[in-house]
Amino acid sequence: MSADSQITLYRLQGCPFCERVVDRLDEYGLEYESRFVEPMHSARNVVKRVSGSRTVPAIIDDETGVTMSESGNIVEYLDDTYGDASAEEPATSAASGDDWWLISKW
Ligand SMILES: N[C@@H](CCC(=O)N[C@@H](CS)C(=O)NCC(=O)O)C(=O)O
Repeated sequence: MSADSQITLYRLQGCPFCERVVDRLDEYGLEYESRFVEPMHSARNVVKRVSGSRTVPAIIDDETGVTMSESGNIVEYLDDTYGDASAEEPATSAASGDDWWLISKW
């Protein structure tokens, strides 16, 4: 986890959904910066500002310009972008199809 990490993960201590994303990031050996949010939902303005929701996990991937919430969608995104299949399908095209899960992309 360095300051140069391309991925920022907004997470909460003890959150199983966040741990699911952490496991996948670790599995792919991706560097990421953890930003722990406030346990009190109403005090999570930081993540609300970036993702539009106070729910964690949420990620920002500076490499692809993707910002996303929902652990299942994040894991799917990481698989598509950094998993074995990503060699056949570049990140840009992986996000260009059914984008219902995408919060924002540059
Ligand atoms: N369906 C979401 C559930 C995430 C979730 O419930 N996160 C909790 C923390 S463990 C949270 O942020 N709850 C507040 C909220 O949902 O607004 C996911 O899979 O990411």
